[in-house]
Amino acid sequence: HGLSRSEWPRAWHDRELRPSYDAVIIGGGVHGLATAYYLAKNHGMTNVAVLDRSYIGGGGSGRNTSILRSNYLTPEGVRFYDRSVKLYEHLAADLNFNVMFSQRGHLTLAHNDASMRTMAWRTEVNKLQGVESEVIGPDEVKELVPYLDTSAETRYPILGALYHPPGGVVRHDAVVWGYARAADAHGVHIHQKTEVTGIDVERGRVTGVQTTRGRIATPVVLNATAGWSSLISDMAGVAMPVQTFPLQAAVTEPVRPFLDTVVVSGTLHVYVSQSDRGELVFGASVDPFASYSMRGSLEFTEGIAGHVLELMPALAKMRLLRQWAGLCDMTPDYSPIMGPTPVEGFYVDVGWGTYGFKAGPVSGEAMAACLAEEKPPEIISAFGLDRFLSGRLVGEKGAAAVGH
Ligand code: PYC
Repeated sequence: HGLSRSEWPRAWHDRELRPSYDAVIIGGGVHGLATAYYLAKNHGMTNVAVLDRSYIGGGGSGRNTSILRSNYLTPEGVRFYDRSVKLYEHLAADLNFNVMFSQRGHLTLAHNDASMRTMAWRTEVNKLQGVESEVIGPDEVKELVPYLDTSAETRYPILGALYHPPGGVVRHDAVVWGYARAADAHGVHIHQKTEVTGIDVERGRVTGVQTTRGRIATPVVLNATAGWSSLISDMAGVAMPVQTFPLQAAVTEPVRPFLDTVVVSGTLHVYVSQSDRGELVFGASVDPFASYSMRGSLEFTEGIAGHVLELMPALAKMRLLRQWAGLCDMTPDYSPIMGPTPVEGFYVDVGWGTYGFKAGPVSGEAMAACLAEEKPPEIISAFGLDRFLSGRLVGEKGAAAVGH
């Protein structure tokens, strides 16, 4: 005996828009919702609104390929993403929501000497930060993924790989829904279909936001958007060193489970994992031009199919089911921009390029601390906007999933 559909409790609610909040978060993706949740849970701040111009999780949070890992290149990056993996490990229990976390291991293939060198470099940085990573040879790669063509006959033979056992996947929508439900239960207001049209700044300080449903007064605004993050920051008069590019992805028809690691090839610009439904999830690097378009292209489909077949020729008869695109806000050093801005009360959590989803929990935790305590916590201190003035960049291009 269960509940009929109409009796199911709502996971989160539509609320009346209040004329003022203690904080307004723009963007109802995993970053915005996680920030709201940790603001309430860790700092007791519940008079908080999360605004989304569409529906929650409809942007990058619903369009990524759900890969988690912390095998980055800089100590700052490794520490940061490792905290996220640790939060994901306990997220289902924390949110009381099954997020289908699967820590299945992550392989980044190397097809040339330069990649082998970068893998060795990443391994050493990872180990120094206490993160499990090692360079393995083609035989061990074959043992982990028997379907990979590890012969010497291919265009780009597999010379080895960076193996990162803590990496994996999680159900991305569940992460969004889990954070939304938990934030709502703490009293946070989630306002969907509420577009921000302006940010009010008086004498260098944020005083409110203009929306399609009216003005909201607030002393604290967080820009937690992706895709349009530079346009939202422009509303507060803060320029962002961000360029926006589409990234396309696709899934196949479902087949029996045969791939229980995440496989990435930077040289072939492709990553592959198998979802719990049995579909193969493929992604590529960003499209080679800046754009806000989320249309799919035949060029992408042909390219990805060809590259996947170079890696796993046995998949030749599989059919693609669907493809889609998301928008990636690229920064010059491939690290995010997090923390305060020259406008008092206006904070950013943007520039998430192709690595935003995996950072949702740690970003939420860190941005909540930043908003509540009015200063960035240590874990994000390297990612401030001011680094583009000081020149202290955090170069992560060598650890972005695929080439760009
Ligand atoms: O950074 O792991 C990653 C990633 C996967 C897909 C896009 N980026």
